[in-house]
Amino acid sequence: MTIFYDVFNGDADGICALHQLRLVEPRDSVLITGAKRDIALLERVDADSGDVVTVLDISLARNFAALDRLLDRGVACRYFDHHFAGPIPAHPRLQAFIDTTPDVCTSLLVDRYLEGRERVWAVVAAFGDNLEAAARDAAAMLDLNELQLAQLQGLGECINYNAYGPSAEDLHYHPAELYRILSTYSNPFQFIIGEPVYEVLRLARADDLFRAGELNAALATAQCAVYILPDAAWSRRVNGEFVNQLAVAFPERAHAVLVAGAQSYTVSVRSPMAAPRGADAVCRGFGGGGRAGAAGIDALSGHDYERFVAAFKQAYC
Ligand SMILES: [Mn+2]
Repeated sequence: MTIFYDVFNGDADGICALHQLRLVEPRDSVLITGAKRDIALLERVDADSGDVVTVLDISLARNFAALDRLLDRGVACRYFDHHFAGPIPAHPRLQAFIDTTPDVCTSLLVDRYLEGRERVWAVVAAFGDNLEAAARDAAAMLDLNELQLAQLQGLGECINYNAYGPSAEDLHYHPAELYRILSTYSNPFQFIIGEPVYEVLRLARADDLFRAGELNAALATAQCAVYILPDAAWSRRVNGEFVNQLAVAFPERAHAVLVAGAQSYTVSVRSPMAAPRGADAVCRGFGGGGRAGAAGIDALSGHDYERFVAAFKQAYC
């Protein structure tokens, strides 16, 4: 019997991409996901010949070896993603939908694949991935008013907020659980109005953002700014959302938000929204990765802090 595996990033883009797909193609599937930074997910799939794996919103570069193994074993794989991919295996059992241009997200690639049939969830995801213009473009056909668009934006941001933390255990809801709850709603406005889980996420997010808003920048010029958040659970949850808010508030400026840990910093970099380029290159120099507009480093040692700030300033200031 064929077993279906759905492997997806635990953020809004990953969850909404799967939701769109499963609204159109319902399947009983094994769910494999984690916190936003848990992207080496494919190695957790124990599939056999004849099984089908769908992969959503995790970099192929970081999952290449596991993908190669699955394909060799006779597993059919469908891969949707917008992160840096590296070489894509040419294999008859692989269908790859990969597009790394800065104004697409995985849910918009799935929307393309589904010819817009569950577009409203792609709009939620694009807002969650901080692609406001792309979200509004995608929503143009849907005849939504400004209040509804603002509600979808809040929903995307809240689902996304839930995925930020060092591991799935630190999140308010495990992304697989959040997906299961969300998957019972075909209409996002019913989730927004009636789902208690949404109220919990909304209040927690507002509290964390308030704390971040009280901090001063470690460095701030017209072109770039660096913030350092303390070693605390709320910092680890809020940093991604905080950096996105800064990016929107100061579209001409590049941002780096660091979260202090026991041994090292985790780093989120956003290039200026007005000129989204270079974030992935800056982060790759320190063992990280991502996209031109948004990238990160899992562990930046304290010794490398000055070197990182110099590289960041050189790229943007
Ligand atoms: Mn994404």
